[in-house]
Amino acid sequence: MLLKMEKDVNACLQRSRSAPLLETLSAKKEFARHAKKKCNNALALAVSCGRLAAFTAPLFRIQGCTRCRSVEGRESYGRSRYMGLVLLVVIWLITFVSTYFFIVKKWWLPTGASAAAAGIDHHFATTYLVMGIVFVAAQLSLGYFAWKYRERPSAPPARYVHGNNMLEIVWTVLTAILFIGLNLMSSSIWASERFRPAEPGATQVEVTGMQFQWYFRYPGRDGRFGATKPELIDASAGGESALGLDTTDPASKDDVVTGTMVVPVNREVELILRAQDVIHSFFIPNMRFKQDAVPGLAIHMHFTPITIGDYEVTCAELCGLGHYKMHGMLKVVSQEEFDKWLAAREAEKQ
Ligand SMILES: [Cu+2]
Repeated sequence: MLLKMEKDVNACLQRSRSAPLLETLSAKKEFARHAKKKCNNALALAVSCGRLAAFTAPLFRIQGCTRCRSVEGRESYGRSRYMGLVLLVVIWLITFVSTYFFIVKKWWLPTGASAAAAGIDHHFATTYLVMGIVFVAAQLSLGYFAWKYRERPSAPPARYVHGNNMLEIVWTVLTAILFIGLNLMSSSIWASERFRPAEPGATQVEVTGMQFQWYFRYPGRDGRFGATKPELIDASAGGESALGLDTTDPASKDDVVTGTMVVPVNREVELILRAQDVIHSFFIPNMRFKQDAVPGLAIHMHFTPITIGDYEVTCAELCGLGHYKMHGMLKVVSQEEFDKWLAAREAEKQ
């Protein structure tokens, strides 16, 4: 680039010197002025490039020298020695700080309020402990090896290896045992909420997710849910209309639809999960309950609340632009309070 600049400058000066060949004086003056301006611009650009090259040269020289020294292995290796130490400190620091937050449970699950919560928490803690040990061991080794195999004069030349088949087999088998073992340990908790039918007399609640609202329907005194029809759905109207409840069906007469879920304490709750538009995920952190609601499916699950209180219901599936505001409330109350509440809702319908 600098050579090109030099050529431009020389060409400009050459043209400037040939100006006297022009016939008229004014044209000669104009040409000279124009040529001088072009030459000045070219010179200014060349000077700028020169300064830039002078400024960055030391950087390139440092890189080049470090590389040369590395290849030849003769001079000081101070820079790479410190780099190994810095890597060790940074990796270990990240490991210890992140582990600390898990040990002190800085961001942990809210208090469990369902019968299954204790078992789920125990399994959760076991998984974190096992994975935490693997994580810390792996990160400490990573930091140590980054420092141990740093570049230095006494280090043997780098050697490429294709791997160790025995080592690969051992850690693949260990990882498989770990994951399959953890899955087997938790399968009974998983199955108890999904594959075992709900107890007779469980409180039935149909949960319907739609963008961006949860609706809860109770079958009423007859214990039967009324029919719903897609053509009757009017989401903007809310309530029964949002579910498309067919009011001509006798079974729908005592159905109660609410935006807040109310259930009695110490009694199993059977949920029938539905979705109207896209996949949502019905999540009650305090109940340790989470299950996708899928359009076209009626998913039956159950849990038993054991502590009276108000608990947040959220959607754990990114279901659209309003996903962030898709939440509701679960109220766990005494059996008497629940009966009173349900009777009042049914009376409102009459
Ligand atoms: Cu959702």
